[in-house]
Amino acid sequence: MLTMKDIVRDNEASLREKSKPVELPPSKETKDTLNKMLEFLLNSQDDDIAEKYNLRPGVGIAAPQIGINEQLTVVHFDYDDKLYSYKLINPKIISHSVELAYLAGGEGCLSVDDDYEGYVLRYARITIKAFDENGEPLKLRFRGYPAIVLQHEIDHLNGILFYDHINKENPFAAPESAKEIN
Ligand code: K2U
Ligand code: NI
Repeated sequence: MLTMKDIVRDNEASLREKSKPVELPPSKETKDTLNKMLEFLLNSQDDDIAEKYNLRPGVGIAAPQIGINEQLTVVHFDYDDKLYSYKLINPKIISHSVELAYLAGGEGCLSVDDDYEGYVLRYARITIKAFDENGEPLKLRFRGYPAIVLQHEIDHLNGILFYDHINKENPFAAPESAKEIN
């Protein structure tokens, strides 16, 4: 099982690399990697397992965070009584709203041990094209918190970390029109 020692931290250059597209149909190795990533999220959200193995909770994880610079990410979380659980291969944002959104409490990252306060402005709504673990095409639309999570993860595939988006002069600057998400 993956634990925090397997998580690449932001002092490592590899976390800044652009991830390579994954060849389709997905290999058994790719499917195993996606399953290990999902297992980590499930373990990290289980109070007993997380405490036993000292796991930080995660609602998403991207392959570069476990040292695999390929375009793979998994998200798993409940929001507004809906389960969002996706294993995504080669995800790409193909369209997005003009409207922006941000989490009122800012963001964190499994790969970033320090706290970076401030608003991370992202698109309020996104449409993603990706492939599932069987290589079938997906087209998914997200808004609000789920959209924030997916953008955080897809950023990882481009070597971007959440604090790259925080306004250095005024970390809590946000346009009037941006949607605050609690
Ligand atoms: O990619 C990661 O490091 C996982 C992040 C994803 C994330 C961070 C901020 C905002 C949205 C998504 C971790 O899930 S951060 C820890 C966390 C845990 C539960 C709820 C929100 C954030
Ligand atoms: Ni992260």
